Amino acid sequence: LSANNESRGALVVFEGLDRSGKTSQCGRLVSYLEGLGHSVELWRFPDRTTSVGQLISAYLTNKSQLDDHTIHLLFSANRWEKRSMMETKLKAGTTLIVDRYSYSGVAFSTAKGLDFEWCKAPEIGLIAPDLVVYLDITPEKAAERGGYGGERYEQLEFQRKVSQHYKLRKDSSWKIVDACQPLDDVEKQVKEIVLQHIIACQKGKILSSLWS
Ligand code: NYM
Repeated sequence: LSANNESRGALVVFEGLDRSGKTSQCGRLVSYLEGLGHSVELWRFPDRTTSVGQLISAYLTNKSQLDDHTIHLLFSANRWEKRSMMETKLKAGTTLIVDRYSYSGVAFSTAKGLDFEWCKAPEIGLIAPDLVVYLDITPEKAAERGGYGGERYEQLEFQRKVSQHYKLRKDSSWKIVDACQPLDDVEKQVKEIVLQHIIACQKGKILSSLWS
């Protein structure tokens, strides 16, 4: 992606198991950043509002059956269809807080047994996050929180596999936050980490592509 020295928004991704608290933390963070006067938007993947997203939603709610490779590519396509909007927003100075991204794509599909390199390939060229906040919780603790919905993947045994696959993939852009702590403590740590990254992006940190 072209280098530019102008102030831009940060791409901040939240990852973690189902019930790790991503959605609550993303919501709290966005309100906080808005309160500070930042231009910020909350995004999530899958984005179920698009036509690709509706196919994904039907699969997740067991209304359709799809081959594992096919659903993997749909999740990826769902990110590609938002890519140019993402670039536009970031360059215009808007910070995006994104609930799940390519790491979910790879962790969930490799947990099903798909090949890692194959899973990564369709993600190449998407915008690389400036920061990945991994909300770390054991699958057992997450399950205790209750409220696994009836969606596909929301089972303890499978979440154990996903957890292992996430851990294999963490890189230097990841910050691991202990998500077993009380919500307010998690929130406080998340705010501090994210603010530092937003400032770095405002100072002209270059936008890069996956996987770097
Ligand atoms: N998921 C999500 C994937 O398997 N691949 C992906 O690329 C993404 C973004 O979808 N169990 C899975 C993880 C979740 C499920 O996500 C729905 P959510 O955050 O519960 O709406």
